[in-house]
Amino acid sequence: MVDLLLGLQWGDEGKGKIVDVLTKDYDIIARFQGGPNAGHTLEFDGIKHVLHTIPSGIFHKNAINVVGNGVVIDPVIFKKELDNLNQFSIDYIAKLLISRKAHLILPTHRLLDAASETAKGKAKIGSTLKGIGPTYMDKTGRNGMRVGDLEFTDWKEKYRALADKHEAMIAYYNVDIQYNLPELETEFFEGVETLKKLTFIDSEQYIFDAMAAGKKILAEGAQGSLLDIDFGTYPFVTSSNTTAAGACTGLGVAPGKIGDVLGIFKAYTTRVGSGPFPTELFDQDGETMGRVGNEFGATTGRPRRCGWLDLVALKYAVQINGVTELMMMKADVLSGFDTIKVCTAYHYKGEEIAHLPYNIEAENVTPIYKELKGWSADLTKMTKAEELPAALNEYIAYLEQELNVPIKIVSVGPDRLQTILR
Ligand code: 2SA
Ligand code: MG
Repeated sequence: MVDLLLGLQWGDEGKGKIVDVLTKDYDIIARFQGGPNAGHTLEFDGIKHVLHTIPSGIFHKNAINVVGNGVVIDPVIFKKELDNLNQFSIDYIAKLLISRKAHLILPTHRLLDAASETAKGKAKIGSTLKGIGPTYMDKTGRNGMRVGDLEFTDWKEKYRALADKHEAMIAYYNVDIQYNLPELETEFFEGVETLKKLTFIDSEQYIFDAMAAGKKILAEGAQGSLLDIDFGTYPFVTSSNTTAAGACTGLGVAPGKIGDVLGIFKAYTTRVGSGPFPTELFDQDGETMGRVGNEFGATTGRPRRCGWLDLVALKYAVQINGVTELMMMKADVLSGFDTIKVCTAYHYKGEEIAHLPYNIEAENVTPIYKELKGWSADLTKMTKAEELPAALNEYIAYLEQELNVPIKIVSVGPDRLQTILR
């Protein structure tokens, strides 16, 4: 069986931290979608690590880390990530395996991302500018370059043809994008040489064999359910399926082989980039969440928008993913609020509804809140469930009852050790 770990909101729920905490129970950690748009933050021994493409199991001695077919890889960023790992003497040649079917992000994909965003002006997606959208467009358009292509001698010709086509497309956007392609290409080719030192595998076969051998596998999601290309707040989404089904296509796992589905959510909500966010706060409370929660994008450094928990959206995510266990992150950030609000329904076209309508733009839906008692204790030093304040336990019990799924982990800080099991 393959267990899944998925973000249930708009990303940045703390997946990296939880994968790191759970890795001791797994033999293999596998990424199945997204690419260097992800920023998975792990903290232990006083050091903070941010991973983008590499699975969050890399710091554990024995876990094998697989980058699956559904992932898109930028060799330039990948090389930087590997270079960062050098100081920790991690044997990534042995511990990191790459699917031949994963697609490559070319420098021109990044330029196309920038050109598209610039051309959109105010309507921009707020992408991470990592070339994610254009790379998945080439994948589904059947024009992409894959890791496996690098094993053939003609890959540079393929590269040239695709990059030339992209240049023509960039010109079509007719926006002012400054770039020096030869320089970007030098970097890219260097990255490719580094990538080629790693072991390329047919990852679906690898996973299949590993399951047959009784290995425990955890699939690590990136971004969150509300950024899913099909079920998210389209078009303000990423270009992959971030939900449970994405693990089937992004790793080659049959639906019947999916085991536990671990859903991660923050005790409040954040979003980075554009797009609707019904419970977004523009007041002091939102400012406090952002400051106390240190809510800045791990990849781009952008400030994240903050707001109360949206239970309507969270229920939707729990359903779409078939979540079997929940993990609540950043409970410590809510310490000090007199009241905690939870959005339980929306006002929509004169009615009260408890599901996500097609359009959740602010002019369309207004959140309806339930208020719960806040708590003031500092949670960050707590290590046991018995220590948690009563009001937080009431908040947890309320959410468990509404979502009908147990909350098994409460995170009270960024460090590995600040993790309370229930
Ligand atoms: P893209 O780059 O095409 O995938 O962007 C499309 C939308 O998806 C959002 N997105 C994310 N949202 C939250 N976290 C992500 N990763 C980084 C992080 C983001 C960062 O961990 O903090 O550093 O800014 C992530 N990746 C993509 C993005 O904001 C767009 O709304
Ligand atoms: Mg992140």
